[in-house]
Amino acid sequence: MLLPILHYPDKRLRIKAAPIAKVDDSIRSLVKDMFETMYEAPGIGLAATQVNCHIRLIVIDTSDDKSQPLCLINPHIIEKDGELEWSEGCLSVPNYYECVTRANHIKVKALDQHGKAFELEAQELLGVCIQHEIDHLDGILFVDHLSKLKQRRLLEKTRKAQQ
Ligand code: GNR
Ligand code: NI
Repeated sequence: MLLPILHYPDKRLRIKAAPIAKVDDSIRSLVKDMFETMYEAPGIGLAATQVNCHIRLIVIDTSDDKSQPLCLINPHIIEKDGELEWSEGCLSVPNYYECVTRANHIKVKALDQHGKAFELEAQELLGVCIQHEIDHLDGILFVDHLSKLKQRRLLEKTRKAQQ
């Protein structure tokens, strides 16, 4: 089932997501719908926050052919180092791309869709995407990392587009 995606500046994108206590069939059903929604968009990642579910769940696939689906539940960054700049976009901020500075290399701990703990090391696009998605779970958008001037211009552009 395709899920509607919230768009900036919707206040619900600012809600901090709660940890998932138990990975059950209702969570797995949401994971399935989130993958479908992400692939259809198309995007390389989707946080539950973006589909108005305020629980700590993200799905990612940075491959070209849908071959690397990743589901991270209650993700935590346990190591990070280095810096890199990447031009980011967001399904919740359509038609807007800007460079953001992130950690270059991260190590993440999470549960998979079966509730099993795993660790993952990531860099470049995958690392950027994981940091972008975990931000969503904390109510943070990539545009929050930009200058106040760029944020003001974006708000203005968004208001005009909505009229
Ligand atoms: O599809 C997406 N592309 C993207 C490109 C660069 C950095 C981050 C991303 S994530 C984005 C999908 C999305 O909005 N996830 O929250
Ligand atoms: Ni996003």
